[in-house]
Amino acid sequence: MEETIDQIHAKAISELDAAADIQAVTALSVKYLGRKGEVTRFLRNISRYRPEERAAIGKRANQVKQELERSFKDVAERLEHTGAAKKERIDVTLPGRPAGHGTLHPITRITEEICDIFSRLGFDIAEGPEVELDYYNFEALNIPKNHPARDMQDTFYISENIVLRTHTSPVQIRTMEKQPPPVRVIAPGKVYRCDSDLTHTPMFHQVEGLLVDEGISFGDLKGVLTTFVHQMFDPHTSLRFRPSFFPFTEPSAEVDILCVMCRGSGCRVCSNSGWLEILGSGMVHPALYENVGYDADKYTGFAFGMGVERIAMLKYGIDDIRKFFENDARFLRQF
Ligand code: 2NL
Repeated sequence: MEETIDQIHAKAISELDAAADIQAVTALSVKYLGRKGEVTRFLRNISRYRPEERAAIGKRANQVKQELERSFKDVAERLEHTGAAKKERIDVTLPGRPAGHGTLHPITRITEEICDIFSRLGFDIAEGPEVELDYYNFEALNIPKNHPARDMQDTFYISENIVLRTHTSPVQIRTMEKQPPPVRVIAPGKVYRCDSDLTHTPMFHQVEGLLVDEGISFGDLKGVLTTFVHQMFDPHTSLRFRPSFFPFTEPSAEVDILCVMCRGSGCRVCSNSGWLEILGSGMVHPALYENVGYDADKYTGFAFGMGVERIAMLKYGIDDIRKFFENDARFLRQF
């Protein structure tokens, strides 16, 4: 027995009642009213009824078609409304969106770590101008006029006697000018050199230190710098003092630590030497005392300088200095 139009109608209405979203209503509309839909097919096949029945059944079928069209439209509109309302409602019980917070730049952290170690040893922190007189950057430090460091190729000149400081030593010269010994000072900050490759950037960070008092010896230099290395790196790190030359210290020594990568056997990082240079140091040259008005017969002292990027690269095993300045958050967040 074939379904009557009223049975199709009842089925359609009950399925429409169960429709949960607009997609379901659209599917029902296709199922009943589409080109191959049940109501459409019923109307197309009206000829199977006896001629005297056709008019009434046809009329009823068209009524059902219109009623279903109206019902589908009503339900679709209602669902659209409640859906939109749902979207707009604010759920006050949801947790707030986390506000991303930054971290200190690794260079800032290493600078602070270095300064903290020397602070605990009794050093004060001093700062000074990045745009500096040639006098404080070179002259007062006993760096001769013809010294290669003074070359246009190494130094950014602002004018004939003004430069971007190439080290933070001028801060220490200014400190000595201002106060008599004893002086114990650390000078962190940005410095500038005309240089750019895998291990050099035109701007980098330095920490220099200076200690001047009566009776200060090379033994004091060794003790302070050994303590520093053991606090900055592993407390068992092997280190050596290797003779060197700087115009502002005599004698001078570079401090190497046993290569953190190969532990001395030789690798790419230490150029097969087994050692890594981490800082330069020496006993303050007497000529500097004359320049700042200290009695060179009464006072002795030591000084040292290190590149912060270099320390950070060795500590974290970073091979390209430029990574510090690209500001890729994925790199910076690791420290
Ligand atoms: C290096 C070498 C050094 C100093 C810096 C200094 C400062 C004054 C007097 C004497 Cl006021 N010396 N600074 C001494 C020796 C070495 O730095 O390789 N730095 C990255």
